[in-house]
Amino acid sequence: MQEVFNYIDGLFSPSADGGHLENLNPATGEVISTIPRSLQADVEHAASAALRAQPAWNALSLEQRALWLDRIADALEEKHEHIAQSESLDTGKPIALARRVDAARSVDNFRFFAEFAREQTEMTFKMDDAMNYVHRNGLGVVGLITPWNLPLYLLSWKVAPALLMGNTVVAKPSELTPLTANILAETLHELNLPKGVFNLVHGLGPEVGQAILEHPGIKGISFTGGTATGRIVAATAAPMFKKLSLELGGKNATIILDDADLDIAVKGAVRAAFTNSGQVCLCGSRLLVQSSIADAFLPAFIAEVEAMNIGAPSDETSQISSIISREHLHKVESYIELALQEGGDILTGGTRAMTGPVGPDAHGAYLAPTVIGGLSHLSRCATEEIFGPVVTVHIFDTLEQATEMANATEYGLAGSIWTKDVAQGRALAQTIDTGIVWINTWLHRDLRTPFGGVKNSGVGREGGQWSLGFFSETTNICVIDPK
Ligand code: TXE
Repeated sequence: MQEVFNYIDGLFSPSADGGHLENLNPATGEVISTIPRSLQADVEHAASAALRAQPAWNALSLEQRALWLDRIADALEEKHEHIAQSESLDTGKPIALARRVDAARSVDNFRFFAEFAREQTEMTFKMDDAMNYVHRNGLGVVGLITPWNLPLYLLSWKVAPALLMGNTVVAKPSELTPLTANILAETLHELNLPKGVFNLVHGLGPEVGQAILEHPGIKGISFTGGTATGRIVAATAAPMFKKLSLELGGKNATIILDDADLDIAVKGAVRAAFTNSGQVCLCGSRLLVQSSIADAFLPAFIAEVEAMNIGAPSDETSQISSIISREHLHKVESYIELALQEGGDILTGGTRAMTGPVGPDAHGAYLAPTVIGGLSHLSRCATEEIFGPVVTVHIFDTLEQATEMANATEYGLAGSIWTKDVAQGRALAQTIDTGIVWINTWLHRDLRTPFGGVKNSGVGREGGQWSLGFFSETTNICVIDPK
């Protein structure tokens, strides 16, 4: 069994008081590692190291830090298979998905921000008698808190721009998925990144996470996770005037218009609903179908869902494996029960999968992909974030109804529209209160574009310029040259 340590000031170490937690493989229930149960003293140690390291790191040129990002990307790329295997073990997700999405994007995040840095030009504003130069500095020490659904993908999405802009980091991955953050720490250690530039503290959110939020030396917090936790993050950090980026939950609509290409729309809607067993904040967990196409679309959609391979994470052909934990399984199942109480019909799924009485999978958190019809679009199941392999189906007649249904949740992260009439799709997209809308595609990402939500889905944007802006402070230098 692996023993995972904190990484503070260039050293791997247990928590100050020796406390630890067990980390389970959700597909089998077996303990795969221990992690430190860090407390305030460990955060203090990490933040002090980061504070000491920051001036020298910030003094490097942007190009020098971009070179570091290149080296990190190359080193992670060599560990592609190790990252994919670890992510699959920790999360219970299919190995093919962990390779294609998690391992690949973790490398891409570093490579993208290194390249993007090289495209930057100094921002200047010329006046008749003076010249303004906008200079960017790192914020100082930043706290990065990340969830379990896309562990290294989301951590590297924050670490890369944070380091690039001259910040030093105190990071806390989810206690459910510590393994790939540890691989990142090992990689940075092997590369001899100056000590204290990147620090990793493991442990529970209300303990070590809260200590990061409260630490006065940590000037910015970038958080991805649930909306309820986001509220705690904001309530703690905002009165201290910390810079805050909150990427929270979603309850995204997949809108199928009657002129959609049926085959493309069916495949796209299945992918949007069930990628990573629905455990992506962008997942299309509400399927809104125009009435005139519903009789053709729904049977094809359900057939496609039922054709998905449910299997162990290590099985190369699995498309759906375990969800993150038994606790989360119970939460998702409670929503399926609620759907029945709310008058819904289970059109497919609704049951556990792979759960024979014996064998390695008997204790896994497997749930069949589930489609629920017959619910009001205002029901709890159709408006609250379930974050599992569950999609609710709703029928609309007019585009105005589609807009009303799509906007009838407290979330506003993303959505997709499927139509052959792109102009109509773009017009509809502008009526949807979300940060992102895809037309005839889903999770199609250009890393330069703004990423983030409105309403209860978050505050701020990440990606491209938005990440560089968040992870820096600007000083406007206005110059009159007397010569
Ligand atoms: O997330 P948490 P959880 C949603 C999803 C899920 C629900 C709860 O609906 O069912 O959130 O999941 C740390 N101070 N999403 O409980 O708690 C925590 O340790 C500081 C959506 O796993 O928000 C972890 O590192 N940090 C989502 C991180 O916050 C705290 C992804 C996220 O965990 C803290 C995951 C505290 N007081 C879940 N409490 C998305 N939108 O991507 C917890 N943490």
